[in-house]
Amino acid sequence: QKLMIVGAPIEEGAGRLGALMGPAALRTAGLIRTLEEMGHPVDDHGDLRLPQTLPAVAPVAGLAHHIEKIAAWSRMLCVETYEAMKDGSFPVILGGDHSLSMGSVGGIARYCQENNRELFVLWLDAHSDFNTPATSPSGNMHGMSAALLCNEPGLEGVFGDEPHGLIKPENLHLFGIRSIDTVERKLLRERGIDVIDMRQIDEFGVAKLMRRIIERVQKANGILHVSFDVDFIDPSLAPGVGTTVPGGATYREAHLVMEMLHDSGVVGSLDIVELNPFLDDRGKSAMLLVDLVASLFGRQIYERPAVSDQSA
Ligand code: DIR
Ligand code: MN
Ligand code: MN
Ligand code: MN
Repeated sequence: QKLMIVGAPIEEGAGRLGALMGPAALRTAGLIRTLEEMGHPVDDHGDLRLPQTLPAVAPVAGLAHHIEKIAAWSRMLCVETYEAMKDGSFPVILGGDHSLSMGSVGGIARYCQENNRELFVLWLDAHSDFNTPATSPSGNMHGMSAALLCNEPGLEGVFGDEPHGLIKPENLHLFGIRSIDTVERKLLRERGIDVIDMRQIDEFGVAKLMRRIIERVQKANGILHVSFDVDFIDPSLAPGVGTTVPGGATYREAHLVMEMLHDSGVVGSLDIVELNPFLDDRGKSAMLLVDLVASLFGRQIYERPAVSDQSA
């Protein structure tokens, strides 16, 4: 399957500048070359840029910094991922902060709705990104993308009239969580969102928790979108991110997630977000991400027979 790669150098959704360098750092670290060497055809659309004029967005109740820019990015990305899916390609979006997932998933969800496919989202992150302008303590829109996708109020202006889809809250799986704001916590509870926090990962392990999600998607013959926030990984391994939280996924936990996702065959699209090369340590985080993406696309430590050939 052809991989459609597109860079989204967006940084205004985060509280710290620098994520706009993310796509460049991922390219420098060899992302495209690695995927090509693994035998995947790559269609690189380059990096998108904002249009000269931003859409007008009606004022929202609460805080939503730079909503006009986020709206412009979302509408562009929504078209990119929708068209890629229609093409039969696998969209890979290089961020850029996590607000870009409003657009990327919006386009994928539109495709799934039109084609009667159930969409599931695996949100690998230290944070739950389930704030709205009314609940957000920071007003930073990278902390609102999962909420927007679940149709929480206050963010309607982001897409305006742009055709887009949304996801069912029960199909969102947050994974690796260890930082939740007070009102956000209440909202997650009220909506019944599946929050797999680090405590659960400690207690049950990545394999068992991932298997449950993968089986759900397989049973529904669904498509799984993976939204990978760099801060999912422990900051000792991936310091290049604006909002590090201690106690993240280890090197092997992160790889095992990717390896299991590959073997599952259900992943249809990917965002890599929040890489901030300005804060990185000699490209360490960018290089780790390239290796993790390679695992997602089939790199193995030692080749094993295909899943269907295994008896256990
Ligand atoms: C915090 C931080 N929950 C906020 N969020 C994120 O500002 O809403 N940091 N996503 O990466
Ligand atoms: Mn193309
Ligand atoms: Mn995030
Ligand atoms: Mn995060």
